[in-house]
Amino acid sequence: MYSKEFQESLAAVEAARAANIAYEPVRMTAQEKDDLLAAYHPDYKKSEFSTLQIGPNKGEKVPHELCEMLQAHSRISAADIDLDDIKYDVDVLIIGGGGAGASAAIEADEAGAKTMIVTKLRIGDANTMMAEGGIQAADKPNDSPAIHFVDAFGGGHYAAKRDLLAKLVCDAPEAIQWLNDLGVEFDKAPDGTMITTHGGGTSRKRMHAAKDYSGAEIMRTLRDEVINRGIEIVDFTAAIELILDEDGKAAGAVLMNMETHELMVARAKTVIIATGGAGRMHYQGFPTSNHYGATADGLVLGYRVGAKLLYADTLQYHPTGAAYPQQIFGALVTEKVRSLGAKLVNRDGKVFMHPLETRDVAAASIIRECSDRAEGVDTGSGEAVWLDTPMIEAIGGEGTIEKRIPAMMRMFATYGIDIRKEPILVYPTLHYQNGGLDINVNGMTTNVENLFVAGEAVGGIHGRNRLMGNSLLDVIVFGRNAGQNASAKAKDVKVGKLTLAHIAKFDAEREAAGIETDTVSPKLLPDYRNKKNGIK
Ligand code: MEZ
Repeated sequence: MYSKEFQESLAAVEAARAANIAYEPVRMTAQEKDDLLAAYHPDYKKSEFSTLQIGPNKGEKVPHELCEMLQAHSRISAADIDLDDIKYDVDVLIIGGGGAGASAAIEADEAGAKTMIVTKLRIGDANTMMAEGGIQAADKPNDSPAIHFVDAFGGGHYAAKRDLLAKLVCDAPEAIQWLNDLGVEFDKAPDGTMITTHGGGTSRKRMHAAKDYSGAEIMRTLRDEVINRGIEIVDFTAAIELILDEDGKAAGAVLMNMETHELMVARAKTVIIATGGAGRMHYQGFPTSNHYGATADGLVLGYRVGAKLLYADTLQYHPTGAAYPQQIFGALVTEKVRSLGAKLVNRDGKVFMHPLETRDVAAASIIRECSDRAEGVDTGSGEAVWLDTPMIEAIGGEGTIEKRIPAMMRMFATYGIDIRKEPILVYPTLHYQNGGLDINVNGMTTNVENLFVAGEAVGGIHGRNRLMGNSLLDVIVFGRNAGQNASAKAKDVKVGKLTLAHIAKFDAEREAAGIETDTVSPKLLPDYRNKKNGIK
């Protein structure tokens, strides 16, 4: 139910609908895409980036907000901590309780390792839970991991680490089977075969889904498995600093109770960072689809002990964040809406792009429509374009929306908008951290021994842009991989004397570079006091 300001534009969208359904927009050429990205994608806005002056990626550009966190002070000094007072002593310490952390824990436990998850909120409070549209795997007769590789490699601008991407796509069918066996209720046809759809940039239908709450269904299943196995979970407790041993190998973390601020030492033979993304950093003032704790903590923890970052200058802005009403500003409108047939149209009802271009191209295209071309719709708090959801029912038949994307239907119905009958307003929202810590194919960081990374905190799996459904896939594939390899490695590790000497070393580097800052990191939680949604 839209107010009168929207009626003229809505009438234009409705009038054009029948013709728009039949219209097959042409795909952009590679040159057109490059030009579009350079002019409109936020990653190309040079003024929004700073150069790192210290640490392993010195000289490279990252968003201002991340730069501030990476170069900040530790929350502690070594003198605050008695490293002999060990509260937790485990084989594998997993920092983060999302899909990657849970998958790693299940595999490490399966291998017989003493495993512990520490999470600053609760297990499952993670971006995995927020993922909607599905998880990719090439398991249909007309598809193959090689075709999946080509799609993802091209979509990521040929920048993915080939061995990581090859592992992602080759392990995908087995990952789906593993989830299915654990109890994930994937959408299936009456004969039991999985229903799959397209996502942006896919040449085959390989998106497996549980309606439009695929991540929640996967996370529910993983969390149950972790709990049923009796794996130790320490919740409402953040890792605020990694601990190395005297040989410079990862050997644990300093933990902080989020309520009491009590500090504790966890010693471990191997450590897995699975802290997820960074949407709550609100880069460039964007709203976000991310969960409350997505503040790039793992990147900060790793960077301070010398782990390298890869592609930390590239972020994903999901093309379709909710732009109206204000109460759900930035919330995810799953790409599956476009997979099922909804097209993006401007205020005159004109289709301005192919709805399944890759996400960076789609986001840039919407930004162009709302800026230079002035073809957006004024929502009262910014410009947006229409996503013509009634097309879905026109193409797939009555009931398709309720059956395939019930969460979308409910989210908008709360505000009186029936997406079966009315289109919705969307604008890009900060969704995913393409870059992160640099790992080998065994999941260990390239330059800190015994420090593993999995999930969104990894950089390089997807290159400089990720396709839909490859993130839920990577949390499973690289979560399990990290759990398997970290537990195997732990068998041969003898932890040396614990040290936090890296903090003073980092402080000295900061001072030598002349950086003056009072900021401490990791951020842990966003601070919305005195700000409207935290957004510029
Ligand atoms: O992979 C994702 O980011 C995803 C599935 C999001 C979505 O649009 O549903």
